[in-house]
Amino acid sequence: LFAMNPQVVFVLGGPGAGKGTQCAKIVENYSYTHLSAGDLLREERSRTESEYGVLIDSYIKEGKIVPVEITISLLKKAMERTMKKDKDKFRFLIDGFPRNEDNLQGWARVMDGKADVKFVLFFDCSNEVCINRCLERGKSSGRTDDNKESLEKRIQTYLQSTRPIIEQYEKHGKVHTIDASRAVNEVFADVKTAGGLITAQGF
Ligand code: UP5
Ligand code: MG
Repeated sequence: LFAMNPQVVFVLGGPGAGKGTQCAKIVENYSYTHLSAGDLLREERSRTESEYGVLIDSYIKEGKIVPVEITISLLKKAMERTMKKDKDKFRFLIDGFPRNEDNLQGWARVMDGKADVKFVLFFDCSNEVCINRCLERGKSSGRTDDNKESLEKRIQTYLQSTRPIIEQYEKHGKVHTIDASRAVNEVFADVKTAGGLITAQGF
């Protein structure tokens, strides 16, 4: 369908680790398109015709991971839309995905051979810092999961389901870990010097 497979960097880290913030900075500086799986799910939830609205809403509030068929179809459509508009836009930061084994298997089933996963950027941050950032943001974000109850569940899900996925990629030498507990610009300085690797991957 397209001349070139989409080139993908998965961006992972706990809730509030700064995935979205750092992706925005990468996009300002390099030719990448940012796709946040969480943002796509929230968008889908708010579409009145969506048959998944109620399901997505309850999964997000409970900090549970939405069935992969829904998430993949949103990601795939977003990639296709971007590449159709501009054939030079084939590099993607996929933020907040894959979060569990179901996500990983779903990706393999649907995207193997259709997209190339280059590496994983892992924003590493203590649970305490993550929770505080989200609670702070919760004062104005309007996100239904930026409250204490949801955050406890989000952290549990992250530790139980997402960390093992990051570890799997680590075993294959595919993870670039960044200390995300520091100030935004300090973190971004590291993202940039993730350098050799990033340049080699065409950032
Ligand atoms: N902030 C950022 N960096 C900072 C820094 N260095 N110093 C100080 N403050 C910093 O940042 C969070 C807040 O911290 C902001 O206020 C920011 O200004 C500040 P942000 O960049 O938004 O962090 P991010 O890691 O993107 O946090 P987010 O809350 O988006 O992470 P989650 O992974 O929890 O949320 P996501 O949107 O990815 O997923 C939400 C839910 O959707 C999931 O819980 C799940 O239910 C569902 N979901 C799926 O089911 N499947 C998916 O594939 C994806 C999501
Ligand atoms: Mg985010």
